[in-house]
Amino acid sequence: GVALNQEHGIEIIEIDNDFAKAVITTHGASVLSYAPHGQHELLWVSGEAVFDGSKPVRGGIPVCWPWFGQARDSSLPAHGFVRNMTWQLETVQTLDTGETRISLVCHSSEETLAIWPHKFSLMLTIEIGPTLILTLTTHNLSDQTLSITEAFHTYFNLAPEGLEIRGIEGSTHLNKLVEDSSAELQARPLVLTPPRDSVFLNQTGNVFLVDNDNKRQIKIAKRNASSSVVWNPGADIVKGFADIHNDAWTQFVCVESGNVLDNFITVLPNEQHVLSVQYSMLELA
Ligand code: TA6
Repeated sequence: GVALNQEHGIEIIEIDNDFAKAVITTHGASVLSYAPHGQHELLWVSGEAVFDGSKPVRGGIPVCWPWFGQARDSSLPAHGFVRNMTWQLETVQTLDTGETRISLVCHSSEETLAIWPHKFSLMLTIEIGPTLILTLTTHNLSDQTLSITEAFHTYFNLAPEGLEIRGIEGSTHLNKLVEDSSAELQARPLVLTPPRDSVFLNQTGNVFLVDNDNKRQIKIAKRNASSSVVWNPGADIVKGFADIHNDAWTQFVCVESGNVLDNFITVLPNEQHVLSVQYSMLELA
């Protein structure tokens, strides 16, 4: 079944189908919860998160678009503006196979044109089944070539310390905690020690998070994506975040999939670009 709840003009969509339960908010089109039946929750949402639309929700899967990270103009919001906009719920479908497919859209408007002077239409399709699939389609409705960076800024519900992240080895690594760090080859899988803010460029293969506490491995498979980002603020940097409790950095890690920095994407007028990510959970023996 699908249940809808509305407050502050924001809809909260609750899904409970043959495979899984999930919760989605139309504010930022963020998935807030996903758990296949009998399995541990995939996503983390901060206990201090704000859901009334006054700021992006801290947790779940925020959509960073049309830029990732700080804007060139510091008066503009970090990670773009669509994570802080209320999207329109377009369709809710139950597929023959029992999965639920939800589509949300965000179009350019006077408000967006004032921040970013390009016409666009953005669609996020979310498939809730034995796996979670997100597909973000950028449609360039302007008469110029668009240059964008983008990411699913996914907050995973697991302990970060000592977490093994496989699959990023072989890519180029930039440490954002060090000013003007130069790119280095990531030679091995990463064993996480917070704080961490690392960008892995030209990283297209599957990434695996080995979550021993919950006896599971999370697989991240992506299409049309060349970057991964690993972030956890650790005990000091976390104090600068009003919407994360000082102790809560021990509860999550962000592993983000998309196209960031040098891996920017260009979209010709009237053309589309489709970014897609699939999250699966595999049981560990
Ligand atoms: O993706 C990592 C990052 O860009 C970090 O630098 C960190 O600040 C984090 O995202 C959170 O950003 P936010 O704008 O949501 O506070």
